[in-house]
Amino acid sequence: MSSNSFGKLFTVTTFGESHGPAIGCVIDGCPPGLSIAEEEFRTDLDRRATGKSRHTSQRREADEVEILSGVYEGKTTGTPIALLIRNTDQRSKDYGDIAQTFRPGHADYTYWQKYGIRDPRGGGRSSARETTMRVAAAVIAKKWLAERYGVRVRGYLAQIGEITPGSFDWNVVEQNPFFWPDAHEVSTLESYMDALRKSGDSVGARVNVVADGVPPGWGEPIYGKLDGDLAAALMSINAVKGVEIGDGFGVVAQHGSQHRDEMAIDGFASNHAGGILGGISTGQAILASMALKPTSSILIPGHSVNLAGEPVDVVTKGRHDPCVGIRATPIAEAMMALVLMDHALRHRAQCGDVGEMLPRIP
Ligand code: EPS
Repeated sequence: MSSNSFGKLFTVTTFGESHGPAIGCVIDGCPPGLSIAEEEFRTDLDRRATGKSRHTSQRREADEVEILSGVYEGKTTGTPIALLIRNTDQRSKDYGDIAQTFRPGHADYTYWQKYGIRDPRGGGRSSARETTMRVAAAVIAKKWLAERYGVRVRGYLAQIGEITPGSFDWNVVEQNPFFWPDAHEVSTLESYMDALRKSGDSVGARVNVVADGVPPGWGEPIYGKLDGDLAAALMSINAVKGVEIGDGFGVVAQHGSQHRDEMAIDGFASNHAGGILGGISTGQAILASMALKPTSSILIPGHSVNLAGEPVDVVTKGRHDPCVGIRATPIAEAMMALVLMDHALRHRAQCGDVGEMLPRIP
């Protein structure tokens, strides 16, 4: 299976299956001299992990990172960094029944049609378990971006089903299991999720992600546009069906006089563009949003076919998320950080000598 690598100069290759012995990644192109220790992966891996609240899958993985290479005496050496996480809480018998059938809405059918073989245990390679390694790799990217450029990448859950936040406070986002920016609505979400779980169904979600501190100039027209690479990166996350940059599909109903972000030397008047013009960062916040479909693994029986092409009813077992969007915020941050790190290095390689032509417009 090809296409397991991502990025041109900061290249991340992930490997492993949900119920295999381990998952891992190799990061090639990390600049030397960055301090990094195994403990530093803890926070983001815990933010993404299953089993942290009753509203997500109850599979409990320790997600302990082992640094196998590329770090000497606590610093990156510039050689490939290999990270490994051993799987410890697989329950493969839950997948015995679906080995011969295709779960509707899942990658089972397409993997089978494409490869003629698949690992059905926990969804194998198509499982959201793989996103663990993206988050791990991005711990390094986030740290380098913060130290070198003062870039901060943050996300939040912007919608579950029909519910949107009534108010917004970044300080609240990390204080509830949903990454929800309105503290007053957390109990409403708890009840909503409890009822949903009891019904055996699932629901979709929207996650927004923002990068502050990105300097002007990152992104490569024509085929390496920053927004193009961001869209591809976010779209590569399991269950993502839509990506918007800036006002996204909202631009359809706008007029040019409203959409263009007017400029003065002391600042942009707005940020409808989401911090990217012509595929290159403006120096404003980079704004992206992604839509996640409702989890396909639900307790409600559904029609499908088996490997013999016969009609069957499928009931999905396993420990699944009634809303995958709840755990997607750190994953969206990770993909944005990986894209930004790659583009920081790419910009430095080609245009590092150009310097800044004008004082930055804030
Ligand atoms: C997943 C199914 C569940 C989730 C898993 C993603 O796995 P299992 O059925 O083996 O318990 O728990 O997510 C993770 C383990 C993780 O770390 O994200 C799926 O179908 O994608």
